[in-house]
Amino acid sequence: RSRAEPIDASVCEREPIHIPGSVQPHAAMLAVDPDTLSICACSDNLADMAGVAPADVLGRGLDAVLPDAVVVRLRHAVEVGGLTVPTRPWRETVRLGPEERCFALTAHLNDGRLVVELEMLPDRPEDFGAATAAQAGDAVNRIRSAPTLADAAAACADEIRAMTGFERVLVYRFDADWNGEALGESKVEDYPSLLGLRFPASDIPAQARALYTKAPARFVVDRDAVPAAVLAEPAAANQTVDLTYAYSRALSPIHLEYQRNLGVNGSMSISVVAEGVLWGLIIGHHRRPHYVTPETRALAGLVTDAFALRVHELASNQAWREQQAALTVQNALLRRLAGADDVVAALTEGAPTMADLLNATGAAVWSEGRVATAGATPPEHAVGELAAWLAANMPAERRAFATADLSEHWAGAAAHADTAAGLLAAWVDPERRHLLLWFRPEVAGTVAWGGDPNAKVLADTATRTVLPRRSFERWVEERRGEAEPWAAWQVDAAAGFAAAVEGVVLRQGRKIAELSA
Ligand code: BLA
Repeated sequence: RSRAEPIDASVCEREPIHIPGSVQPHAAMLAVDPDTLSICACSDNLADMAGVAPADVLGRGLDAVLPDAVVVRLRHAVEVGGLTVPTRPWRETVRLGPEERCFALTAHLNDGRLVVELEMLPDRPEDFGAATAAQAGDAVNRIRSAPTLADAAAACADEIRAMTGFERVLVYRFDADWNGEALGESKVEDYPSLLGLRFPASDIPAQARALYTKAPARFVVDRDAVPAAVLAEPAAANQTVDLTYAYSRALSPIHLEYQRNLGVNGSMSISVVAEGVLWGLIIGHHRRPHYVTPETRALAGLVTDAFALRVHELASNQAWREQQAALTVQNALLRRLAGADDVVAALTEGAPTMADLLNATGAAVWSEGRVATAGATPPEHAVGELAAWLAANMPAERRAFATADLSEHWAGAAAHADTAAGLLAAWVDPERRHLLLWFRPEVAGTVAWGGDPNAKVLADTATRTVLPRRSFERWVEERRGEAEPWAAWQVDAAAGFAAAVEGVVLRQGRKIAELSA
């Protein structure tokens, strides 16, 4: 009897999706020794696709499948080192088999093998709504001129849907914990909306995210198509062909089951990578199988790259503006400090105060037991207790400490969520006699998930297979306790400001020393 039983979600992260031992059946795959060009593995659909049986080509040269002229060009490309970047494969169109059918050939080197993919091209690409370069150009222009992230995401979803013909396209952004949020959406009317919903990190496990950071896109033509098995010589080597960069790689069967539960057949995910980091995915959904031509896939990738650049540009523009504003405040504070007898008062009285430096709602200075505050902060005695806790618990070499959820760290935080759910603290001096603190209140509110994020991952006890969740029902979570997070530059700016204050304090200490001498 089979039952569903909760399992450790890390099982999902152990599935070796880069060596699935199969490809999607709309393409044939050959794995070749790059030195000898002899075929060490091929997919079992080679006979249907190219008219040659796997048994007749395994162990033989690449010319057992491909025309001599193509083999010569490929050999040359390998020899001159032209294929060393796996995301920039060799491409050409070849005619194969008795019917001289047209194939898109793609070849890249990875893990010591030349991976050759052969995709049968449609006779009439226009039947598949092939996108044009002009269309992609217009899309790039629209995305580049989008004034906000929300506008850019909406434009990207619209344009990619128009180009690829998917029924629903989502712009999916990862958060710091790798949960995701559908930021933008474009869809046909009768397909349910997923806009604004969040999805837990376990929906896209770590090894998949790592692979998606390297390989630009996945297109599943038909979720239910039986994959073509990779055959190898020796047979056991079939599971060693690394298909990380193969666009025809068969996707995880567990994920395909998830897609079935979500009502998706043909699908797409294009990686949005900014500065080498996987920012998110452009996800495509179709209720029936859906084929996208190689040309259109390439153009959709280009438009996605434009989106990634715009995302990065908008984020750095905003960070730049905020940093400029912080610099202005810092200069005003340091000028005031230089002329002040009382450093503590100079930081917390008048305008601007220390709180304005980092977009905080409150700030405090703790100086050898004395506390001064500006804006909304916990009471002075609580600031004193917090300072003592930081002195005892921060590693000696750390100058700054930042959290958006102080209650996770400090037992005294619970009573002060209305002023100090977020804390950024920086020691002025290595002796830890002076401390600067910035506070932010909790942001209470609700977050809508596409299904209960706390639900356990289940496995079938009889077959020992993972059962992806079935429910994508809207599930509303009350969020309490967390503040607006501190940006990385704000943590650096706090440490930098503390160092500048240290200079002033030290100079004054010297002045005092000189007077008393
Ligand atoms: C992969 N999971 C994925 C992918 C997406 C999602 C987009 C990328 C593959 C693709 O192109 O389709 C998740 N899809 C979503 C989400 C939405 C969506 C959140 O449309 C929302 C709109 N998945 C599970 C569990 C496991 C799991 C429990 O839910 C673990 C056993 C695994 N997901 C899983 C794996 C992959 C994946 C292994 C990699 C698939 C591959 O590339 O081979």
